[in-house]
Amino acid sequence: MAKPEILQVGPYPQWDEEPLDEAFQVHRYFDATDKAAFLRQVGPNIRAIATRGELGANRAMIDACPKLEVISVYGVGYDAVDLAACRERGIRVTNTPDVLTNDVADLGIAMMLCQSRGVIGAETWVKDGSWAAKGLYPLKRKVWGRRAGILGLGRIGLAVAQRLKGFDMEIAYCNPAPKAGAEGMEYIADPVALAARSDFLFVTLAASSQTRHIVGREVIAALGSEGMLINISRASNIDEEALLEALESGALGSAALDVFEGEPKLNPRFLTLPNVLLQPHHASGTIETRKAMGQLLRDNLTAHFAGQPLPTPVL
Ligand code: 8YV
Repeated sequence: MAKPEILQVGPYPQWDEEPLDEAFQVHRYFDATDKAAFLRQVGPNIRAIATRGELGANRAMIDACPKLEVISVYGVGYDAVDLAACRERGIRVTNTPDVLTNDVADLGIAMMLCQSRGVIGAETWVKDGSWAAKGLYPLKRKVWGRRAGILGLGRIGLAVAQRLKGFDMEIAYCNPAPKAGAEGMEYIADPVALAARSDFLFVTLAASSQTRHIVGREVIAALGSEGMLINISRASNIDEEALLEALESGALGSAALDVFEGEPKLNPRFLTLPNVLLQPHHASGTIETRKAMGQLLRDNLTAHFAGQPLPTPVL
């Protein structure tokens, strides 16, 4: 029997490419120089799209594939998939939740520690001879015992909270409703009020059109000149222009960011700021987790073509 034809939007590690090739006839969109012509050529036979969280699948891509049945996302976030276009045609969508939760939370905590204690600058202090020439490294701010706010207490938000408890932090969270399993944490319904009582504000909510710029001027102002914003979700959750202005003026103390509008080509204003820690969207980027994500992506495709229930459907 002929293998189902799939469109692969972006590259995966080699350990995922081989099993994909074994099970499917894979058309690699990212290798095509003329992407529109490539879609016109292969689109009519495509039955599945394999994509990544930040790449998704837009309406033009979905429309170019009239026989499309399923979109499998390598990532927990599926905000870059045009869900309305999928609903209209009954196209199923799957993601890779759970397997990446702990790594994403780990990176959020690492970013908080790194930025608050000035770890990157401290290494430069050693390497460029400043330690010997100038003496002690400037004092930084402590983390333990301070106030953390979590915007979005889903799987990743809860994993962040679990870790913050180890630092004896006072934890509050904002969510559409109080959450079971949030014992010992204060519920604050308003993001501005959450920011106002936080030293560190973690943004961990799933992005959608409803959450766009939820961290806007008011939230940033409330976090204030001593506050730190940590984003391990999606750039669209933050008003980046407001964030840049606040970082430049000192109205916001600092930010630790793993995601950016237009990434990987981020706004160059970020690059010259002294009060940011910038990461290349790699919160789920460990060998172990990426292997598990690749397996789950394939398990969803395999289940679909075997007529079995999808392991992790979102639509
Ligand atoms: C990316 C992510 O999918 O889980 C998500 O939503 O954005 C990430 O895990 C990953 O960077 C692979 O491209």
